[in-house]
Amino acid sequence: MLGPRPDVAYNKKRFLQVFPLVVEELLDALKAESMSEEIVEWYRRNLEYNLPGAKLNWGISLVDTVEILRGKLLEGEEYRKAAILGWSIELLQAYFLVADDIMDASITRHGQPCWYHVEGVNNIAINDACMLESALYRLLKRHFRKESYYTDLLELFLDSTYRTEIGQLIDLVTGPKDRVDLSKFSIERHLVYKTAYFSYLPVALAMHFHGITNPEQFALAQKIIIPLGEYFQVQDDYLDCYAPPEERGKIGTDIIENKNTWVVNVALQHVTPAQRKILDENYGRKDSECERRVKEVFAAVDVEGKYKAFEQAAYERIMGLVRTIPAEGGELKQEVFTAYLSKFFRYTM
Ligand code: GPP
Ligand code: MG
Ligand code: MG
Ligand code: MG
Repeated sequence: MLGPRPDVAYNKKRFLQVFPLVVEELLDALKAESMSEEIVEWYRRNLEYNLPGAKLNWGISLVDTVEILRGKLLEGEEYRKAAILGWSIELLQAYFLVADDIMDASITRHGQPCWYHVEGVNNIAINDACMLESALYRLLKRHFRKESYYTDLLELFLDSTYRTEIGQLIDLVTGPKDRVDLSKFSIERHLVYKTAYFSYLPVALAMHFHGITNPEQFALAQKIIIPLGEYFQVQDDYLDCYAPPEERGKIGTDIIENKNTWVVNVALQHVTPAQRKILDENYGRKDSECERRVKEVFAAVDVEGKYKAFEQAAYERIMGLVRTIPAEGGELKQEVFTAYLSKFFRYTM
């Protein structure tokens, strides 16, 4: 049994200490191609603006999972290598978010203006997002090419990117900015694609890093993580509407942007015809008064109470799945999932 896990602040601190190495390595590669100072500095600013201010829970979870599987803390070169794989997930996430903020017309992210809103950036943010994605494959090539599981890592990144992009497509097509039609909304598949496959990434990558090869173990991990990832996205939808933006670091735009969220779907299931009319007339309008009216209907049907009930049920369902893992002797450990869940459960912001 593993001793007490290092505290959250320490885990984040040591993970952040690897970031400058990642940046210098990526910049050195550009310098090696004789890029001008201006180009190198642009890339640096892109990396430094969009990565270290994130919560970093995805990347840190990867390192934690390896340590739980190993039954000991990682040190030196081995820690650095696991952290680089963790930063690769954070690069993928940063790519998604820089692009997503443009598509969602968002205003702030991680407590600062979205990258495309920064003076002089604008549409270059689209290319910057793509460069965040390609950066992760540079890191993988450099640090993992000789590993027997290199192709597995590549496939995991590529598959979860593909699925997340399908989720994004469903998101954008069911909630177009210019045509509000609440009857098109539904939630299940959307949640799985949008976030659940991405959530599998930290654990699956860590399992490869640790040397697990048995496909049954990966199938078991995925079975537990899909509902966990769904929960993460429901929570994200809920907080978009209910968390104070100054604490959350981003201003919610889901109501104004006509998003097919868990929140509006739950409301739609419980509204009276009169309340439905209010939603039809006010959802997806770029007007804070309309947003306020929508929120009034959400309050009248007690979305908050329904969220608390959902959260409790999700917790029990996930813990039930976690308990199917043998307490002793198996390759996977229950603690992998309880530690993962504890990092994301009951955010208030
Ligand atoms: C989550 O939705 C965002 C993603 C899964 C990004 C997908 C982006 C691609 C380019 C495929 P969201 O819009 O609710 O996230 P947030 O609330 O953080 O803006
Ligand atoms: Mg968004
Ligand atoms: Mg989005
Ligand atoms: Mg959201």
